[in-house]
Amino acid sequence: MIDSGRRIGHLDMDAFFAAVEQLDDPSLRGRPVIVGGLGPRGVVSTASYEARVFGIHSAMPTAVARRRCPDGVYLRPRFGRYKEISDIVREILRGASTTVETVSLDEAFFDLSAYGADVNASIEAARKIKADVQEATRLTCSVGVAPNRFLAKLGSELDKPDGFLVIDPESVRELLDPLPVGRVWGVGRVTERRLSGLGLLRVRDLRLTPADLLAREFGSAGARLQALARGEDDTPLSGEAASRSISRELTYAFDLIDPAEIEGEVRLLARDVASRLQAESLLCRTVRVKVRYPDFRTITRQFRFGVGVDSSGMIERLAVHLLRSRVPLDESGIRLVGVGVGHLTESTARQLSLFD
Ligand code: TTP
Ligand code: MG
Repeated sequence: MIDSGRRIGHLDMDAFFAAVEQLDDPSLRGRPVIVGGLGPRGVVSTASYEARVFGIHSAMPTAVARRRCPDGVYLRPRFGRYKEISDIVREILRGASTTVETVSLDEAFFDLSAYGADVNASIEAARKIKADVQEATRLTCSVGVAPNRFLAKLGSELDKPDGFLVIDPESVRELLDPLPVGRVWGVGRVTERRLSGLGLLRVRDLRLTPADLLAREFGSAGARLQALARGEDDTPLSGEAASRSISRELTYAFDLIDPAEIEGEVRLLARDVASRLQAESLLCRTVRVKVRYPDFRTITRQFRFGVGVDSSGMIERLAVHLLRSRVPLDESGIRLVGVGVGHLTESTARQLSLFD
């Protein structure tokens, strides 16, 4: 039983690009399918499980793969199609979890802590996510559920493909100890070599090494490594509070025609939205402007920031920029205008106040 407060899920699609190709072309099912660059210097993005039998894996030169499996089907990636499916998966996650962190097209973390003490309900929710993804996409995925990110990801990896693994706090040590140190989060080839130089090959070795020895070798990263070896990880999901957004819109009794007047309204709405954002100690990553024309056609134009933002000036400027550059206005005017911010995350101010 998971008894700590946190419960994190991790979902990873199985052999994603290759599985999509097999989905769209049934003649490829059961065959070795390799998706990647097909030119002389191309590398493999992914290989179907049938192709992995030949020793083909991601990042291998395609030329090497062709030698190992001359009868394989070699395809260029179709990112647009993968994105479509990725969006379907993300929608399912957002419907089921308060916080979703998308890692890549085929991988995401999701928070199940909202189920609180009801462990079984959270596990059922994760199971339902897996089933819903399968039903909506006709593809399989692997899901891990655990008290933290590191273990959730490990859970989905260990039970691949079509897996579902719950890691309870009580079974962590038993599960981690025998694994090679390379399975620890962030341990790449270089660190792995340094660890093996110290005679540390398994997670158990790392867990039992005196802390000062690790500190000497790895500095502050040593303690972090050892915590992971114990299965401890408190990194938060860099979550978008996905379902949340803040917006305000106004419908006018008379259509608004003067562009300067429309812009003035957008400025007011933007400042209002920004002040509500600040009041809740939230940051936004997207700003959008919505306009409805007299014939009820409605358009939304959105801008995405690279970082979270709560500055009133910034949000106002962006909203005006969207209006000027991306919203066509003519003499018939508009009947509604709105400004919204989305992809909200908690600002540090809020995170700190939680500990007060
Ligand atoms: P992964 O989840 O690493 O791999 P996968 O989904 O193909 O297989 P698995 O069942 O082991 O999860 O990566 C997801 C997709 O990202 C993968 O289908 C192709 C792409 N990708 C690359 O383009 N290059 C890479 O080096 C890797 C690792 C993945
Ligand atoms: Mg995958």
